[in-house]
Amino acid sequence: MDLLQDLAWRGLIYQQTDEESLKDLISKEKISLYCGVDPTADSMHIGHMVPFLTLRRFQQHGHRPVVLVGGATGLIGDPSGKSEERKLQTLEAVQKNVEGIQKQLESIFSFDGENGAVMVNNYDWAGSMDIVTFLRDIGKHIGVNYMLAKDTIASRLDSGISFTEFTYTILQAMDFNHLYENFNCKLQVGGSDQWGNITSGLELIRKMQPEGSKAFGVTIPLVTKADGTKFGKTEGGAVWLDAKKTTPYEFYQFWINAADADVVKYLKYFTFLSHEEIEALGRSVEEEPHLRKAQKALAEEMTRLIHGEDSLQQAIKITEALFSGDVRSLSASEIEQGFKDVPSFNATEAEANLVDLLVAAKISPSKRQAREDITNGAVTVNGERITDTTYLLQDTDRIEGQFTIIRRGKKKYSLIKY
Ligand code: 383
Repeated sequence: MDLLQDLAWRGLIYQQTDEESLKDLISKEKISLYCGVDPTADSMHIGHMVPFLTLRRFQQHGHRPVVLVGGATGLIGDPSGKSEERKLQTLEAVQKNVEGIQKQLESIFSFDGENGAVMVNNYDWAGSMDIVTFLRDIGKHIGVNYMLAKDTIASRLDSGISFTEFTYTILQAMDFNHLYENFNCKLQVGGSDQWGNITSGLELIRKMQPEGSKAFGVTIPLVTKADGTKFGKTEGGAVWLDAKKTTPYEFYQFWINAADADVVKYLKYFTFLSHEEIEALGRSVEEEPHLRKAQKALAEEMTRLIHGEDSLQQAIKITEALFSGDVRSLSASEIEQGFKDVPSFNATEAEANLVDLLVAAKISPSKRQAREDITNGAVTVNGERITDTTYLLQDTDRIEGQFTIIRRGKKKYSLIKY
């Protein structure tokens, strides 16, 4: 199976500008291709991953990925998919975000070897272009009627769009033309929201490059969920690639909670597992769904890819400890990750008595109830059941001197901090 067949099997192709010619081109030569991201935050989230992973699939077949961070376009704001004008970001914020995103892209791609990836920033060519050059050399090639017909612009004509955002698509077109000229970059990949911007680039290349020049666009479908809710969102918001924003444990949990109806699709989109491996996992979803083998494989592949083997092992350890209740085996940093969303209470020496602590931390509603909970065997301290209502917390109950984990009933955890 060749690259394009693999992409089709994975469901990664939504639209193509010229399917036959692209097939022909990449069967004959190794090409450079690109995908861009705007620095709207200091981290990417999982919604950004599919196009960049697709670039990596091309790289595995000998093609060269060019990854673009939009230091210039990030200052303007892409109107694609937005029903309202964006707020401009400051230069400083964009610069900080560029650095964060570049670091993440560096960990996804290999930059060595014959077809090592190349990282570019469009601020390097667009940032210093003067307005007269822009209007004469670029703007003259793009018709306003052509721009008005684009979905992303047409859909904003009623609610309003600034000249700034209206012009965005030309900046992205300029990038494609620049990369075509300087890196012989012949293909742009993006999510389905980028179709208008990608085709603007093809238009500009057609106008500015010598006759017979040809470039291509491929878009990738939006990742959807079978239940119709939005992919990549949790109660805490987006699922970020930055471990400080979404811990590796939370990241692992996100994937392990994938629905049976979605998991095979995600394995195809996001992992580099083979067709045979994915098909076997698909059979497991059908025949033994309770084992959640596919979800485990997905969570492992993704966490290893983004956070590395050690963080993956930690995430698995935290998951198992929370499941079995054996939390004593966790380190303080693992507790911080695993109990990030659990109610916490800052305790002092005054709450050395377990009954007092249960009430002060609002784990039990009253002293009477607290005593009852303890005698009923409903309370554990660091995974150990305490049935003595006079129990006094010791130094040894503080894991690494910082945390005590109290559980009331089967699932209700509280984190006591010192
Ligand atoms: C800027 C300059 C270029 C080429 C691309 C760009 C960025 C592009 C954009 N992309 C999105 C982003 O930055 O806004 N105008 O958040 C997202 N992408 C990718 C993919 C996606 C798109 O980074 O569909 C999801 O991740 O294309 O929304 O020369």
